[in-house]
Amino acid sequence: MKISVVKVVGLSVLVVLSAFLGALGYRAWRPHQQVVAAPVPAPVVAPPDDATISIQRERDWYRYFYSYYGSMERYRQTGHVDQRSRVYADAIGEFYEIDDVSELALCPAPSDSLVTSQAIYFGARVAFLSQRSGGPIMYSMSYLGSADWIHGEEPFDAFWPVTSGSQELSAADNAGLAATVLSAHGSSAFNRGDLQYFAPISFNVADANGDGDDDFWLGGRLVLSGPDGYALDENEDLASKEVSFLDQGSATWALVANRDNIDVFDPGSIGSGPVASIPLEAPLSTTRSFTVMPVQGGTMFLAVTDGSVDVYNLSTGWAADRVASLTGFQTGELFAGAFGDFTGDDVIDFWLSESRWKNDEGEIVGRLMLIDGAAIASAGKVDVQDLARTTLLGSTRYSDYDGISATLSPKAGDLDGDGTLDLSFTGHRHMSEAGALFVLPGTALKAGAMSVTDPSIIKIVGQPVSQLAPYYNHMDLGGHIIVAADNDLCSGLNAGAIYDVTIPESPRMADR
Ligand SMILES: [Ca+2]
Ligand SMILES: [Ca+2]
Ligand SMILES: [Ca+2]
Repeated sequence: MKISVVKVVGLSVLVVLSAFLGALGYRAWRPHQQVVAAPVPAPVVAPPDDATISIQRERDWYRYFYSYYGSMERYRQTGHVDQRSRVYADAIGEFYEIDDVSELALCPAPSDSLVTSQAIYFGARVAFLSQRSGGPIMYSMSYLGSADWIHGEEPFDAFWPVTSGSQELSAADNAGLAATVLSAHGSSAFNRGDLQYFAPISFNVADANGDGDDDFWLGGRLVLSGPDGYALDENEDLASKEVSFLDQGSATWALVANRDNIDVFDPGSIGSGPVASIPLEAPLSTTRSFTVMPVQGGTMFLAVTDGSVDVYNLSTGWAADRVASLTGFQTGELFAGAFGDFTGDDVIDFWLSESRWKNDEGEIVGRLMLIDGAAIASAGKVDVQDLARTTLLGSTRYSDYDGISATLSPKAGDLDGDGTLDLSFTGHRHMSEAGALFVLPGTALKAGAMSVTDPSIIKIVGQPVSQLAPYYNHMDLGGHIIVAADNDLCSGLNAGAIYDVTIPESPRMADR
């Protein structure tokens, strides 16, 4: 009885207290009743404006680069190793430092800025143009890819005679071609695929107007040699398209990648429309940077679909037969390069680069595969792993987030002059963002699996955080290699530079 009174009194107190708190704005307490919160409308948040997005991107950019600059400088001054300098510190004993084996060939106009329109990432893309007389000319330009917000309003491009020795560019050297294409067609003219990799030039050069000097494509616009230097062709019909030269020696054609077919143009009369249209057995990929790549002296081309690399053999009248379909690729970058006869049968072979390839542990290490030019003509449907003569794998020893083969030389050279072709390839963000250049001597080439850690591979590391070898190409010039470092500091933060590297005769004796 007594207990019941206490219960009643207690309940009454709680009810009174609840009413009191309710009067003060607190939610009423109700015995034995589950409190169900009223749905709270989602707060209305305005989407960030462009300025806010830009500030956030710049902040992320600063944070990323400065963390690496800081770590690498601390490592160099004190030997202290942290998470960001670890890869560099662990592996540096296997590498020649670029300062010891190269000249700084070209610095862009000095930049006094941080990450703004003046920070130009010079050398982000380069094309090497053979000339009728003298050595090749290099066309080089600043970045206009997935982060073109950094300086998209102010691209810088220049021509440079490769054999002229060291020099510094000035603002007056700006060729202005990239700026013209950008203002006419926007940055999308330069970007390819889902990742918006920036792919205007690559290995894609040929003499289209027959004057003996190579010409090239820039955002789908033809850039032609002439008595007064290079100039943009006025025809804009192919602007923003993926266009590849098909150089057959006796004639040069332009292949325009559409999804289900390839249109063939005469580059001398683009305005007349296509001379042929090649239907494809399977549609081209919409996610890759390159989808059409001529091989075998223009008698074949590779067509990259979402699941395969199809190989078509061309015959008269633009009939094209699919002779092979290579499967087993992952997503991400995929391109062919380092053309040359590696197998000794006088048929041109090539290497396929998959720089974002992940190993069984899910680590991005990248891989390079040597494709036998004779075997591909009758390969049929085959996993590329079964067709490849050699598969060269990258290693987390030299980078824990970047794969090998960001770049290949368009043609493989004989760098040591021993009569066998040597393979040069790079790791753009290897070695804690320094970037790396690798040379596999032809004599050390083995069938089957190889690793970039192989002691026979000559290894060269870029300046700290200089990001040697931005995507797609460097150039073998027989004994030396021209390669860009688009984050080099020679003209200010993120300014970029070009190096002329003399390849050492043998690997650095590893100090493991
Ligand atoms: Ca020409
Ligand atoms: Ca061969
Ligand atoms: Ca050689």
